Amino acid sequence: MSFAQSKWVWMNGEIILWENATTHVSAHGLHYGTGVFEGVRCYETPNGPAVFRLDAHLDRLYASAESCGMLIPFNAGELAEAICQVVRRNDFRDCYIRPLCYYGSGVLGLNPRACPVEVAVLAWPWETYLGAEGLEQGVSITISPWRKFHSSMMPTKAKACGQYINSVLALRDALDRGYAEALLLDADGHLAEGSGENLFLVRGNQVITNDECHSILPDITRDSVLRIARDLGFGVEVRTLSVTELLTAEEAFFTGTAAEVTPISEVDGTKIGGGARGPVTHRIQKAFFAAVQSRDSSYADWLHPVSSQPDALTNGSSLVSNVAHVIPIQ
Ligand code: PPE
Repeated sequence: MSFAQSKWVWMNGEIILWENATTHVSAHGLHYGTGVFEGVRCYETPNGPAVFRLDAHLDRLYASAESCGMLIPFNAGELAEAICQVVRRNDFRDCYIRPLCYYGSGVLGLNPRACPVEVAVLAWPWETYLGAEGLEQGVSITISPWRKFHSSMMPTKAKACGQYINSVLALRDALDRGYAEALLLDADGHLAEGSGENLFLVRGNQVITNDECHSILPDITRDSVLRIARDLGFGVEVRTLSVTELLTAEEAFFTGTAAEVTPISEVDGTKIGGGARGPVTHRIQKAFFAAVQSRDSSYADWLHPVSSQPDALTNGSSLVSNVAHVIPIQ
């Protein structure tokens, strides 16, 4: 990935040049990780670029902010338009979008209340997260010595900046040991999630994943894949998963906005199934890409064209009212 093509950033209500989108070193968020963010993808479709599940991402952003006691000084309609504007101004088709809200410069000390909440939206082309080869062949992963933090320690449902130190530690350790990604166990030793993805296993006709009881981020790709798997006629189970079940699964794959649907070929040297992308993963992957690229009209409600007229969004009320039902994490 590279920022070379990103010329414009939306910051605190204005579109500004990338190089001007800066913050002071005294910003609270920089010292203590006090911020929340989203990762969103925009895909090229026959009707122009469209943002995938924009309303669900905004809903999670506001929920993350609320669980950290942060008030975002823009409404969902304004942020939706900011996101579309960043894609349009940069002339992107397929891209990754990163809305970020953090406590800026005001005071230091742990209480952030006297600091302004700064809001920025950046975007850049981010083709594949775990490599193009990973999408086709699968990735080799390791079970991390770092456990995923428990909900009694951090708000696991929030996508909060400082919490990502946990993921960074796990990923760095995995990369240092020659693996493409880390899988974290929860505090009880059950499977939790990847450093930036959720996990699915396949057994026969069943597609199985875990839920928030296992410290996962309530994620949007996982929710989308659950619907796709049901629509394809697979049985779906949401329950506790053990390491043994992973090692003996017929197939396993990661889901995430950045990772999309990435097969897992090996875990700590043990091949999963045939050690390559399995047929169920492949079918789900194809259906997922057909949905996000608007080649399957049954998922049209997941796509938000970036060319939408701002007027349709500015008061935000329609968007806010329909976000509540969009993330039924099960
Ligand atoms: N768990 C974690 C810890 C996580 O960070 C992500 C997304 C997911 C699950 C999947 O969530 P969703 O995107 O809603 O399906 N990780 C984001 C950040 C990746 C990064 O490296 O930065 C992402 O995929 O955008």
